[in-house]
This record gives sequence, structure tokens and C-alpha cells, in this order.
Amino acid sequence: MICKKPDYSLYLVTDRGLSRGRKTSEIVRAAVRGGVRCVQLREKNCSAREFIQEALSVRDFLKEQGIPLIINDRLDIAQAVQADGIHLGQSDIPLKMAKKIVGNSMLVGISAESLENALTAEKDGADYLGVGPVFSTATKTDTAPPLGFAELRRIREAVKIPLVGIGGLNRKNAGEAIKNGADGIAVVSAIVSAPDPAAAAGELLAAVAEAKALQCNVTYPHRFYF
Ligand code: TZP
Ligand code: MG
Repeated sequence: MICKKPDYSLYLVTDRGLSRGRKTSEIVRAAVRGGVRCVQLREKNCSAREFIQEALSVRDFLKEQGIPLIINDRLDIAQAVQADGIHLGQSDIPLKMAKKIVGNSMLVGISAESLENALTAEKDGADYLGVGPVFSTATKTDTAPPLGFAELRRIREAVKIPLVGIGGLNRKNAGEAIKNGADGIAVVSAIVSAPDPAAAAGELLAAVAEAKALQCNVTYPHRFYF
């Protein structure tokens, strides 16, 4: 049974194309050493076989470290590698169908690009939300318009499930994302493209932790803090 209360404070989303020729397993190991608490493998341009190989190259390591492994888009691959979760977008398998298939055996996360998406996902049983893009980002250009921190806050106030902000987040704005209600930040380029992914993860986690410590749990008492 998967831990249903993962620590989302620093959530890595991988991207082989942005990893400067380094292997995903190398990036993931370094990022976890630096403080990443959750890993989503996101592969848009490889075969199912390659995606599975990639997942297997980090699965046991992540299990040892107690870090959830989440697979983007592909429920079949998530099941094949016994991942801890699946992350779905608004054009992927509908959440209700995914829940019917996986039951409580896996976390199901949803990308929410609007308040409406977030409310529907919560109603349909999502375990967490990836809310974004908070800011526009070269990493993913086929997105809805950026939400900004004000909309992130509005979404936070409307749903109770954990949410991570995603899109254009880095060590400079990570703290503001937390202060505006995110339980954590999800990043691609700030870690995978960094010259030293472990150091980058450490800086991001420090920014998140500092914002959480300042905020304490007065504003959002249902949230969990480390
Ligand atoms: N979904 C919304 S924005 C985004 C995804 C996968 C990409 C975020 O990438 P970066 O490099 O952290 O801005
Ligand atoms: Mg998707």
C-alpha cells in the first residue's frame, strides 16, 4: 500500500531533452541527494520500452530512499513497473477511470490549469494537484495562460488536497509559491538543466523550507509540514 501522505515539498519532474546529455538515473540520484522528495518521470519522446527501462533504472533506488516514483501519462507503464503513482493531464485518461483501474494502490495526481480543473479533480478523488503553469516556461509551451501567484492562492483556498505549483519556478520564487499556498514546488529545468542538480535541489529545498517555517501552519492548518 502506497503512503498516501507523501512529502510534496520538492517535486522533480524529469525531462531527458533538458538534461544536458546526462542520464535520468544520474539526475534523479543527484536530485534526491540534494533534497528532492518526490520524482515524476515525464517522457514525451520515447518508446514504451525505453520509458520502462528508465523507470526501472531508478525504481529500487527511490524505494530505498522512501521517495515516491510517479509516472507521467502512462498508466500501463506505472502499473508495469509498480510505480507509486500516476500523473495525468487534462487530455489523458479521465481521473475517474484511472481511479477505477488502480483503486487505492497508487497515487493519482492531476494537472490543473484552472480553478475549475482543480475543483473537478478534487471531487473526482485526485490525491494531489500540479497547478500551473504558474509562470510561462520554455519547458512546456502548449499550456494554458500562466496563472500567477494570485490564482494559485485562489485555487489553494478552494481545495483541500495537496497541491504543488509548477511552471517557471526556481530558487528565487519558490518561497513565494509556498507563501501563496503551495504545499511544494514541482520543477523541471531548475534541477535537470542545472550544472549541479544536487546543489540546485538543496537550494530549492532550503527556499521551500524557509517559507514553510515562516508561514508556520496558521494559514493552512490542514497541511503537513516537515
Ligand atoms: N506542466 C506545466 S508547466 C510544466 C509542466 C510539465 C513545465 C515546468 O517546467 P519548468 O522548467 O520547471 O518551468
Ligand atoms: Mg499528460
